[in-house]
Amino acid sequence: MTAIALIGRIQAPQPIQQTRLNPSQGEWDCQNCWRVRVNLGALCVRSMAATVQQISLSSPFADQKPGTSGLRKSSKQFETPHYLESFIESSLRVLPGVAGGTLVVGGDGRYGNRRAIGVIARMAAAHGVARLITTTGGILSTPAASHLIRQNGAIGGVILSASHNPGGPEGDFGVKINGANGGPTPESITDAIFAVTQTLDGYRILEGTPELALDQPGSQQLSAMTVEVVDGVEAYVALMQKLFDFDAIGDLLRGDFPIAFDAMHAVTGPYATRILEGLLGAPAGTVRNGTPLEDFGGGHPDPNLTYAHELAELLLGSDAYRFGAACDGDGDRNMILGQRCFVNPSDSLAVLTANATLAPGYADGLAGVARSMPTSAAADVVAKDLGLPCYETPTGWKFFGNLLDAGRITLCGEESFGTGSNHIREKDGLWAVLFWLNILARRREPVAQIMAEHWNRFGRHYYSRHDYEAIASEAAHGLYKRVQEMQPALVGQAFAGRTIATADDFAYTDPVDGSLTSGQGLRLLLDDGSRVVLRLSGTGTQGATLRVYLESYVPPSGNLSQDPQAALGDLITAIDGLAEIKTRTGMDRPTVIT
Ligand code: VG1
Ligand code: CO
Repeated sequence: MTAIALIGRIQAPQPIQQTRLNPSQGEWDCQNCWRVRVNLGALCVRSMAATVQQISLSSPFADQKPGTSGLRKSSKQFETPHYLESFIESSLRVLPGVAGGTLVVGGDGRYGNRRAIGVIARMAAAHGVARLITTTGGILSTPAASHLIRQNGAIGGVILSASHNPGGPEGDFGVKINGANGGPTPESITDAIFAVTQTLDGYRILEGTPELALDQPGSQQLSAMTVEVVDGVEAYVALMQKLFDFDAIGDLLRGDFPIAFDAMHAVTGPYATRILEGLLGAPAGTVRNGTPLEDFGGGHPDPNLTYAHELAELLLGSDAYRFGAACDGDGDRNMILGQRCFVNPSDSLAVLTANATLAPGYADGLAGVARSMPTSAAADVVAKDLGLPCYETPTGWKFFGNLLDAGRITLCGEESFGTGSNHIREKDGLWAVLFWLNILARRREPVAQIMAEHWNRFGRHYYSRHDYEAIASEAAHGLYKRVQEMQPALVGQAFAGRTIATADDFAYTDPVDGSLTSGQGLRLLLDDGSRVVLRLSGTGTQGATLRVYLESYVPPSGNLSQDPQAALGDLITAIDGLAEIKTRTGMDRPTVIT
């Protein structure tokens, strides 16, 4: 039950332009919505009726705690009356500089995207935002949003995406709140937003306004707020052209170097088509599944070997292509494949670090690198060789923000197919694809050879992640808690033919602001440098997802050409025995193996 109270009519906006449509009949555009014809200097009836309303909530929503990356729930949950509004109100109360500021809004095009943009625009207007920037069709990748925030001096942005989670009425929806640096807001802000949702008793929204016109670039007024609809692709493309050698990549792609890119019916389609097929001259059809669909074609827009198996089969099971790549729902993840070669994301970060100076944007070298804790230490070895500082952060891009802002690192990445740099403050799928193509254009070697040479020089970190998805919450938490409690007694114990040297729950002190984040994953570090990590996902919406991360290092003198699942076989068996994974989850094998 909600009560609606009017808190007053908004002030009529000042005219910003006048277009005479039919001078003989004295018809002009309404000075507010610019679409309805009225007398000179007047507002249309609907614009006149625009009022800020205060909507009361009978009780707050208890479940709006943001996870690893924003608030993610089923589309159905987000359709609950006032649910989206509650989270937006709380965010607008917490973000600094809302009144008079600029806000960027857009999303990955999933079901609910347009409705949410309309709601957010009306709430932003009611909170005094001066300028709202959104994109044609409301389509905006997470990395492009990060760039728009930075480029326009915005106070932040609202990105509508549940990333790699499926979309549609039966799928998931999500809201990520980014700050003025273009990156995910730090925990201090997400905690504050959650705290506001817990006691929220109402929200402010502008009612009685015409629907936003999102189909073409242009400017419109929503009460006193200017809404700018921009081409969501243009600025991002210009940024990529500054970082990478488009001439060299174009030469490569116009030669005998067929590539395949899978946009997974998600947001990167328009970006990849314009860049790869448009600017770089790759043949039409290079970009597959390139039109964003509200339900991602019924798929799971997660670029890994399981959910992007069509692309994986093309590259790994045939010789049709030299290079393949895929991105996720909101365009911040990347999967890199060569001809009969899968590049694991931890290795990808290491290869980019070792070859960074081949790209114009990084020709002067790197300040440092960072990786999330579960990511393999492949990049650490390269950083050491290059004399670069290397940081280990908790899972989630928000933990790279301070290091990037402080200029301590240039590149960073996560094992979950996320790679990025200081060009923005989000991971960036197409950026990683272009970086790889830039390296390939300069080295002119197959991907598999680049990997082999890399391991010959630095050694190989055999690595795998096993995901057990949608398991019963109690089973997952019970398993996790049990291992956590066992940890102190595990030190010195035998494990997979080695000895457990350290057993802890990862905690991180941010070297820039000193903030402490604990409870970030159970680590078993073995005496030979191998390790196993257990984590519970913070992005899933059904039950719980257990992630098991496995890593074992082989120096250049060792066997570098094993199948990772075989090389890690003893660790896989040992952790199943210790944590009782199969029996406690009731699952014979992981849902996804990377
Ligand atoms: C997962 C990944 C993590 C990533 C996060 C957001 O989180 O493991 O590395 O940062 O998704 O990525 P979790 O808590 O489920 O393990 V995205 O592409 O959803 O913004
Ligand atoms: Co994503």
